[in-house]
Amino acid sequence: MERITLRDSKLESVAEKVLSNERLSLDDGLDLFKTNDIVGLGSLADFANRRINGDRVYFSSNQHLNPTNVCILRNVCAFCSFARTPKEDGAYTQSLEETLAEAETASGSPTREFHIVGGLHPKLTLSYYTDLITALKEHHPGVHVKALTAVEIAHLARIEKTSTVDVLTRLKAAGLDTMPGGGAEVFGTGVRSTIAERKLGSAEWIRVHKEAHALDINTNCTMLYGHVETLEDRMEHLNMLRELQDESGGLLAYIPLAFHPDNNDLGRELGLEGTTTSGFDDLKNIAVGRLFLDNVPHVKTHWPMVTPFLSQVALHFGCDDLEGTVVYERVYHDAGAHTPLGMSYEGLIEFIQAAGKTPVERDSRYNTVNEFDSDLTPATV
Ligand code: V47
Repeated sequence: MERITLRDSKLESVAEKVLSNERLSLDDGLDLFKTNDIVGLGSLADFANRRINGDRVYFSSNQHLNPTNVCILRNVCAFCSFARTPKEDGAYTQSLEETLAEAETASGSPTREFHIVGGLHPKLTLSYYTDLITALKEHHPGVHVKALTAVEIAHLARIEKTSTVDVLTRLKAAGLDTMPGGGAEVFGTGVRSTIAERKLGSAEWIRVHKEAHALDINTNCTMLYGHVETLEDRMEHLNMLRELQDESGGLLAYIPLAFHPDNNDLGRELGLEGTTTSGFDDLKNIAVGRLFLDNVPHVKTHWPMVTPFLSQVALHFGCDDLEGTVVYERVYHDAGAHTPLGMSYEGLIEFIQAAGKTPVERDSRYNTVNEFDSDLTPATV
C-alpha cells in the first residue's frame, strides 16, 4: 500500500480520492493550488502519474518550426512577444524553401516530429501550409507533423471562406498528424478579455479540438498561467479541458505554460519585466494538472520555458514528458527565456536517467520509438 506523508491536513480527503482513483472536484483542485505542502502535493501527483505511466518519461526527437511571426493579433494578445505587424522591425515570413532548409539544420538524431506554429498571417492561404506539410513528409519519410493551433485553424477557415472541419480535413490529407495545444490561454471570459480580447473564444477553441478528434487528429491542451488569472480561473479552465476530454477523448497531453513577461504589453502593465514565475508555482501547475485531468494520459513540461532544471524535478511532481530536442525555440526566447534554444538527444536521455526515470523516445501519438534503460548517469545540459 502506497504511503504518502502529508503536512497539510486539508489534503487528506483529496489523498483518499487520489489513492482510490476517484475524480477530484473543483474545490479539491483549489485546495491543492492553495497548499504550501508542495512535497505532499508532489507525492500525490507522482502517485497518479506512476499509475498511468510507471517510471517512463517521454521525449521526442523534434524540431520547432515557426514559418512566420506576422500576426493580425499583434496588438490583441497582450502576453505575446513573438508577433509582429507586416511592416514592423523583425517581421519575417519564410518561403517554403527557407522553412525546408531550416528543417534540415537538426543534427545528431533523425527528426521524428515537426512542431509548426506561427502568427495569423493576413495573406497566407491554406496551400502555404499543405505544401509545407507535404514537402516536409517527402523530405523526411516517416516524420510526424504536429501543426497549427485551433486559433490558426479558425483563421485559415476565415481566409479560405470555409469551415474549420474542411481546413482540418485538407490538412490531414496533406499529412497533418496531430495538433499542438496552444492558443487556449485562460478560457474564463474575464481573463480572456483582459489578455486576449477578440482572440478566438474558448467555445470555438474547444469546438475545433472536438472536430479534430472526430477526424482522428489527436491534440494537446495548454493553460497560460502566472499573470492576472485567479486560482478559480485556473480551475474553471482545467474543468473545461476535462469535460472536453470526457466527451471526445482525443487529448494526448496537457502542458501548463508559464507566462514570460519580457517584451510584451502584459508584462509591462503588470510590472513583471525581468521576473519569472516561481518554481513553486511551476511545480504546482504540473502537479494539479496531473491530479485533476485524470482523463488526459500525459502531462508535459516544455523545458525551454521553465528551465531544464525545474523540468527535471517536475518528473517527480506528476510530469511524464519533457517535450524534445526542439532545436530552435523562438516564442519563449522572444519573451525573455534564458534557457538553451535546443537540447541534444543524448542530453535528454541523460537528463531523464539522472532523475531515476526510464527515457522513452516517442512519436507524436506516444508510440514508443526507442526505449533506454534507467541507469543513472551524470547529466549535463
Ligand atoms: O499559444 C505565447 C503561449 C503558446 C507567451 O502542444 C506564451 O506540444 C508564456 O502552445 N509567455 C505556444 N506563454 C506554445 C505552445 C506549446 C509549446 C510546447 C509544446 C506544445 C504542444 C505547445 O505559448 C501560445 C501561447 O499560449 N505564449 N507567449 C509568453 N510570453
